[in-house]
Amino acid sequence: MKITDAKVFVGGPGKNYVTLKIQTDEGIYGLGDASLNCRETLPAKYLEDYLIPCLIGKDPRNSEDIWQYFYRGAYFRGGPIAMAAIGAIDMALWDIKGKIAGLPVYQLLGGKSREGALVYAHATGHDLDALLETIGHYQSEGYKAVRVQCGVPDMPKGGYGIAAQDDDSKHFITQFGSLPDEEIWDTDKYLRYMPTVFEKIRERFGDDLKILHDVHHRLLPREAAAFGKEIEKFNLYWMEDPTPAEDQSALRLLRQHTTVPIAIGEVFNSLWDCKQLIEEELIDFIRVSVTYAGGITHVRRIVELAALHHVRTGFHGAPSHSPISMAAQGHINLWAPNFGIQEYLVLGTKECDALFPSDHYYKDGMFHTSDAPGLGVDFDETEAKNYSYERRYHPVVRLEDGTLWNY
Ligand code: CS2
Ligand code: MG
Repeated sequence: MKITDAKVFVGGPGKNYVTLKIQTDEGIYGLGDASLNCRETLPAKYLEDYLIPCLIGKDPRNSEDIWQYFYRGAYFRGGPIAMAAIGAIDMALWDIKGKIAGLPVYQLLGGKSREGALVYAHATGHDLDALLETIGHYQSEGYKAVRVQCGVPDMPKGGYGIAAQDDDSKHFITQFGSLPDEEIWDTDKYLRYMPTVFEKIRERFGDDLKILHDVHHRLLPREAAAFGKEIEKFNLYWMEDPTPAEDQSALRLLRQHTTVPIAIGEVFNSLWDCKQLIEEELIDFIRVSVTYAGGITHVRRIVELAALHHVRTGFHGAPSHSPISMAAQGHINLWAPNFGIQEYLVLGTKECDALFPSDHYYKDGMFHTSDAPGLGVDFDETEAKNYSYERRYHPVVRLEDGTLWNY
């Protein structure tokens, strides 16, 4: 069996999905996702200029050797661009493998450890009332877990993941401008206000709701430790990215001061990025995604290391990546003995479903992965003609005096 062709498509409804399609001489094809938010053309170019020429003629069944060829075979290794490109190839090869075997990918990993994956929705409000209403909406749709982001009074444009004033859609979809928006952040205001938000949520929704919160790298280690300690009583499911995790040793300070569960890893690209946090047991959930962390082959290694250290999975997910990535994670989620939770935002717009048809579905707080052979998602190339790349940027964040801060 040989790979005969591979093509990359960039574009999609409201988002620049980067979709790889690998074709074989036996008519079977595989799909992968290389969507690197706000840098989408780069993994596409990396694939087209460097990886695809080496893929042609290779046996697609040798996914391990192909992974090693592109990772170990490169002198300059790692980083989000290369790992997203390798990740897309790897997903597509698992898709092909499943189609050859006539089995869904989770069967190739070791079968089902559970029937579906617990997911969390994004509840967001420009103020507390709007947030409480959104949480109520998700609860009525059966969600058992919500990640809550709330506007902070007197900090109108500074919180991560806050719905716009006029947004009553209930779904938080990150709006990225064609040039970077600027946000103003004030740590003191945030630290004073957020505990009152968790208190109100518990009062209104009781003890069973799983509450998650994303700090989005905004705090210093000492501030995060103090914050974690203060909110322990609200029994969060996790506190995400409390500090920028380049300084991984800083997480020791948090651990010494608080038992609030910590989730980190959405910007990590390899096992090497995760190693210290996992081995020192400084986190409770690992947030990598199959897209930026080298596909199923590599993420499986991360998951297995994590399992040795009581770290559960909490993969970064839709809406940042495409339904192909969501599917690949869905298969790992069904198998992984140390599965925790999956990030999930309803991608199910008509346009998105038309571009990526599948029978995955959401029901009662769980994501159910298709039993179709391979990843169980298709890509409609005729639909794809409706879309093209549109430049988008993450916002940048400044403190009130102008100092640049972490988005
Ligand atoms: C966020 C991300 O969902 C999350 O946890 O931290 O969506 C992040 O802001 C984006 O992926 C950035 O592109
Ligand atoms: Mg996050």
